[in-house]
Formats: sequence, structure tokens, C-alpha cells
Amino acid sequence: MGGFVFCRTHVLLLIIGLVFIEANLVHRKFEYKYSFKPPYLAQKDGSVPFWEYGGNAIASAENVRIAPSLRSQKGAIWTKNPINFDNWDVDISFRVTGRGRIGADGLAFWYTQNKGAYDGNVFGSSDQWVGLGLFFDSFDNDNKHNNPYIMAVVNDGTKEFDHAQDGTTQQLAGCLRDFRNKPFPTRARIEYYENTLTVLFHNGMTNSDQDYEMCLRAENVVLPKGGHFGISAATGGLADDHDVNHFLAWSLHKPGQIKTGQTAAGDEQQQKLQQEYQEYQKKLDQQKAEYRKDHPDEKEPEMEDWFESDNQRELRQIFQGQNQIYEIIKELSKKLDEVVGRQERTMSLITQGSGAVVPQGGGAPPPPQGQTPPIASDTIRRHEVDAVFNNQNQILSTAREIRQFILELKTRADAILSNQAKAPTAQVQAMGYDTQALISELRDGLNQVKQGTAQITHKMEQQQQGGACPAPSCISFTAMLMLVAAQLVIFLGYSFYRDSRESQAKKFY
Ligand SMILES: [Ca+2]
Ligand SMILES: [Ca+2]
Repeated sequence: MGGFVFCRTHVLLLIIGLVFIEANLVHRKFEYKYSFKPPYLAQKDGSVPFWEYGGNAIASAENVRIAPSLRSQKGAIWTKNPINFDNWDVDISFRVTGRGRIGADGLAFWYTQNKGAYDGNVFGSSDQWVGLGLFFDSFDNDNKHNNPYIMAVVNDGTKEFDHAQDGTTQQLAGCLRDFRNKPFPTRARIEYYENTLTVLFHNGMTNSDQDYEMCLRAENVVLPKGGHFGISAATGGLADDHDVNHFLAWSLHKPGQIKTGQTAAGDEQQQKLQQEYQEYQKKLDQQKAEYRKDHPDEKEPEMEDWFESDNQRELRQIFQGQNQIYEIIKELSKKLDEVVGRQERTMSLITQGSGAVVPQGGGAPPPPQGQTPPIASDTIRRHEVDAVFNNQNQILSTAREIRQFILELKTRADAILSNQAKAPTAQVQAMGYDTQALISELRDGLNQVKQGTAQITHKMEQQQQGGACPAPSCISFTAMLMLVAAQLVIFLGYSFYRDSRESQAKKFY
């Protein structure tokens, strides 16, 4: 019982809390006179109700093409009437699409004191504006590799937009976001409330309404009252299509700011509805009574109908479970959408890939009309991808062969080294043990020859002392020749043998 009381207190506190939050919520009112959306965005005569467009802009039933993908196009659309509320929230759904890897120039959202031009220098509208310009800048004029970029620039009418620096020094705040060629429309949510500007961005990778992320937030932003909303776009040497699918505006009101007249009107309407409901209820009761009169056999509904049976409860629980499963599947499907979107993007890059890249462009003036733009295809094609794959495979197999060969070499070298380790000398030589033995044999042979020669010389000396020859160098010429011939034969034999051994060894290596 105590727990029940405790629980009830909590519920009460929660309700009070909710009421308190409710009281603090900002009141939003949809402003159809400052919005456009499909279907029937443009009327049959091409006009967009409450809006004025010009330059190269074209409106259809589905969207407004602010600037088409042709060179040097400029267009804009502006609200006819000044805005009669101070705080607002705007949601723009747009697409910037082009065949090139790079596009130009970009799209701008405006809130300015006066309507801007339809063919101005700043993304298709006027420079030196008074108020806010939110730029979706596609082209990287200052070559800092930081485009597409989203930035807010507040101007008091004195500044000229710095195209060469992409407005870097003038921006209030910004964020680096790619908004070109997305699978779903990209969106921006621009809120101006109590002098705080907040821009949320939806990157168009899903079609979910929930996926906005913070782009910028700036406080103490003072914008003129009674301004105009506008959207403009421009192309340069490079050209994207700049389409706006919807422009939705809400006025924001502080709690309690809503005029009392409106509340009174609301009360009146509620009373009217109440009365209608009571009349309907009376009619229904009357019909029920008539039905009973006509069908006296049918029983009155019994008390049992007010309670659910076990089966009913089970069914209800199954139903709830299924609902949960459905929610989870929906969430999964959302994620899948995202993955599919990315895949499509990648596939289109690989297959279509004929991005036109022109180094000049953007804010730069285009060459004279009538010339076709130089199209340099710099993206990779399918057959090129295949060729790269084949090359890689070949390189791989060659690398494998080389590896095997090196392994073989290594095992052989190891075998040789181990053989040499067994040899009596520690020296690492190309010659094996057998050669060593042969050399020592040869050395022995030579020694024997030397000894023989010494003996012969000795005998000759003895003969000379006998008186036959007076000089010590007097060796018989024949003996000398024989000696030299014998040494020559031995050396030739050895060198021949060595050569044959070496050639064998080379074969082995
Ligand atoms: Ca730029
Ligand atoms: Ca830049």
C-alpha cells in the first residue's frame, strides 16, 4: 500500500513537471504565406503563390529550379511580403546535383531587409545586403580544399562578399559539409530565436526526418525586423542544378506571447465543437433505441464485455510485441536505406564516372558563349579497374615465384655452409674438402721433386769437384730441361683439375 502511495506521488510529480515544460515550450505556427511545397508548388501560369522569382529560376509543380546546370546562370526567389514576426524557423529541402566531381557556384538562403536581385554577384543575388546570408558554397575559390562549405554571413550593408577567399574572413560561423549529389534531398533547418541563430543540416544519406545534425550556432545575432526570405543560386564555369523542393516557415512565439484575441477565438471554437459532439451523441443514443425496438431478440451488452478475457489479453500482448518488432524493423530499414544510399553513390562513381573537371570556374568569368566546355574525364572506368586487377594478380604471382626461388637458394646456401663447417679449415671457401687434400698431395709431390733436384745438384757438385766442370752453375742442359718439363706437367695437371672442379661447383650453385 505504501509503495502504491509512493508511486502515485511520483506520477503526480511527473504530471506537474510535464505541465511545467509544456508551459515553457515555444509556440510554433506554420506560416503558409512564407512557404512553398509540392504538390501544386507552382500554379498553371507558373507563378508561386506569395513568392516572386526571376533570373534563370524556373518553378514547376514539384520544385523550384533556382539555377539550372548551364554555364553562368543566376536565379532567385523572394517572398512578396515582408515578414511580420520576429522569431522564425525555416526548413529547406534542396538538391545540388551535377555530373562533375566538382560543381559551382552554390545556393544561398537569405533573410534581408529588402528583396535582393535576381541576377546578383553573390550566389545569384545582391551584394552588400542588410541581414543574413547562409551560403552553400560548392566551389573552392581559395583552393584550401574546404568546399563544399556551409557558412553564415551577417552584413550591415557595407561589406562586399569576398569571393576570392570564399568569405572566410567574413563568416559568422560555418561547417564543412558535402551537400552535392546525395541519394536523398539535403535539408537545412535555420532557426532565429531570441537573437540566436542555429543551423542544422541533414546530409541526404537517408530519407528520415530525424537525421539533422548541428552545423552552426551563433548568439547575439541582430537581424532587421520585417525582412524578406529568399533563395538564390548561381553557376559559373562549372554548373550544377540547384533545386529547392520545399521551403517551410514557422513563426516562433514565446510562451504567453500569443495574442488574447486568438485564445478567445480558440475557446469559442472549442465550445462549438463541444456542442456538435453533444448533438452527435444524442443522435446516436436515439438510433440505438430505435435499433433495439426493431430487434428485440438481441441481448443487451453484458458486463463481461468491459473486461478482457485471458485470450484477449494474450492477443493484446502479441499485438504489442508485434508492434515493437515492427518498430525495430523500421529502424533497421532506415539504417539499410543509409547503406544503400552510400552504395548507390559509390556505384555511380565507378560506373558512370565521367566527371568533367575544369580547373577554372566558380566565380571566374566563363569563356565566350558557343564554346563547349573542355571535358576531361578523370574518373576511373570499369575496364580500367579490371586492368588494374589483372596487373595486381600478375605482380602477385611473380612475387610468389621470386619468393620460392629465394627459398631454394637459401636452402642450398645453408647446405653449403653446413658442409664447410665440417671442413678442417675455418675459412669459408668455394672449394670443398677434396680440393684441400689434392693441394696437400701436390705440395708433397713438389717437395719430392725439390728433394730429387737437390740430390741431383749435390751429385753434380761432387762430379765437378772431381774436375770435369770448373763453374758451380755447370749443370747439364738436358737435366735442367727435364726438371722444368716435369714441373710444368705437374702444374698444368693441377690447374686443369682445379678448373674442372670449379666448373662443377658453379653448376651446383
Ligand atoms: Ca566559393
Ligand atoms: Ca574554399
